[in-house]
Amino acid sequence: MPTKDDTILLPRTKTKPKLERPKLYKVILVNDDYTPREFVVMVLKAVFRMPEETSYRVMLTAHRMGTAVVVVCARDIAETKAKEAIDLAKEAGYPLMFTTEPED
Ligand code: TYC
Repeated sequence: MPTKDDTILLPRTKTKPKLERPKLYKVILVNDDYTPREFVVMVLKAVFRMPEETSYRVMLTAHRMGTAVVVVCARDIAETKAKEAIDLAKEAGYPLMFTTEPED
């Protein structure tokens, strides 16, 4: 007599649709001549939860090279963080700019 344990296992024939891995986005810090270094460091610490030393190093990279990558993350997070950082600068009257771009 068949019991509940006699389930017949058929081979899986359905193919799992492969989901594309969502692209990651870079948040980029842009240098300018007006925003004080300490303010840039404060924003990096506050918005991106970076330790003081990392913030200082990223700020200095942008200061010397023109730009620096702050973080790589999902698009919505990158855009939200960039906006938060720009808004803090705007409130304080500084032209500090962050941009986002897809990682290659
Ligand atoms: N260049 C600015 C200054 O000399 C400091 C600064 C660094 C501003 C990095 C923006 O992304 C920046 N006061």
